[in-house]
Amino acid sequence: MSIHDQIVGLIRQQDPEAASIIQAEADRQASTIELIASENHASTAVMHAMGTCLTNKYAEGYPGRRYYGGCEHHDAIERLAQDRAKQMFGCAYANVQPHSGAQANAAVFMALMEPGATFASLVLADGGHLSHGLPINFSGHYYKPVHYPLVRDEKNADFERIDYDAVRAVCLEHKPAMLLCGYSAYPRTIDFARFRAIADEVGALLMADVAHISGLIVGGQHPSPFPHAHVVTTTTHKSLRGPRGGLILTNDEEISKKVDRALFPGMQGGPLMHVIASKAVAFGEALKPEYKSYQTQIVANAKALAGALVEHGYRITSGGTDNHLMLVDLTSKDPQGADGTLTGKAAEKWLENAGLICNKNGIPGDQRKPMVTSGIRLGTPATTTRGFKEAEMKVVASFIDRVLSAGLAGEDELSRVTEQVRGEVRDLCAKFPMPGH
Ligand code: DSN
Repeated sequence: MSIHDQIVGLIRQQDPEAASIIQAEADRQASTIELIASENHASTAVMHAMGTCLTNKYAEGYPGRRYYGGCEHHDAIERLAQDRAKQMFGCAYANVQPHSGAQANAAVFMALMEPGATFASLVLADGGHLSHGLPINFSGHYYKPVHYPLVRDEKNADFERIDYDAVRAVCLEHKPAMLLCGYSAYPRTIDFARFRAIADEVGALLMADVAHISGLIVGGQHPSPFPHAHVVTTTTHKSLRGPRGGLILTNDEEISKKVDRALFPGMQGGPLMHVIASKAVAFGEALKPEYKSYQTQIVANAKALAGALVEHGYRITSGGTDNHLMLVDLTSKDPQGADGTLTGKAAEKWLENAGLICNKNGIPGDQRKPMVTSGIRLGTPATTTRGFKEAEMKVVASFIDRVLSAGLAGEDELSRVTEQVRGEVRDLCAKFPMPGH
């Protein structure tokens, strides 16, 4: 019996109702293929470091300067997480306390910009994140976002890639206090040096939100934002494969002091010390030699999946991927194009019913609403953790195509193919057990 099953068994003795829900979710994860680009399967050690006595303690403040007694071991674990974070990214300062990526971003904004200040970020519908200037998010409500687009000219070799000339033009026009790069749905390499040159030209700070690609950076599969970015934020649970949480990094002592103050006591209270313990464990894993092979395989798998989908007749935005994710333009497969039934919303549901978990996602210039969309976003961090390689990614592409083609053919065909593919997905998952099973 796995450790997870033993723990659920213990919970069951006290609370059968909660235990059943947890077990059902464990079964769902074990028997489906996780293609959401921002999700992963944490190791047994990472997962269970969170289920420890460190959750019992208040440790407001930072190591060596807490507002509570009894923090000796909490200081030690937080310092361990900080040291490993700095080592992973080769930088001087790390704050491991953010509860999430959005809170890491909020703390950086609060630390480095006055309310009402202007910042520049990618057009959100082109792959940005809600904390990069959505009007109803803190970032759009308390600050003034201006946006730069992707290249929109189909004849341009950089079609659907960052338009660095537009980044510069937007910055020259608006003189933002901060220039923000790093995205939620961008499949290509980010040129941090080019962003820094633009930031320097207009006197802006450069912030890189590398939440999606932080694992790739640590594993040497994407260039580092250091030494270019003044400040870097990331989540810890995506390609990095740690527990759910956030992290802020910098080489600048003044910035680090401001960030520490903004995060606590500015925005957060007691840090989640059990999660910080788990971050330390995850960062320890990321510093091991095998982590580089894992990250290399993520990128190889993404390229294999994108290539196989192209062979099945799908257009991948920007023509492919350099990292762990891709956006599939579903209008390319639907004979009715953007007027047809193959929307992101429909595809997400059809694929879920067959055991293939992904999310609907707008494609650049999408005319459909965000809850419908013309695309799906697929990523390979989780399947790679499970041990899938290029051969399995080709099988996954054929599963996807069979389901979506059946959806286009009508309800009877969809239901027949869904049942068939669901069975094949279960069989494939059984060959690649979850970590710790
Ligand atoms: N929600 C995350 C994602 O799926 O990309 C971003 O924080």
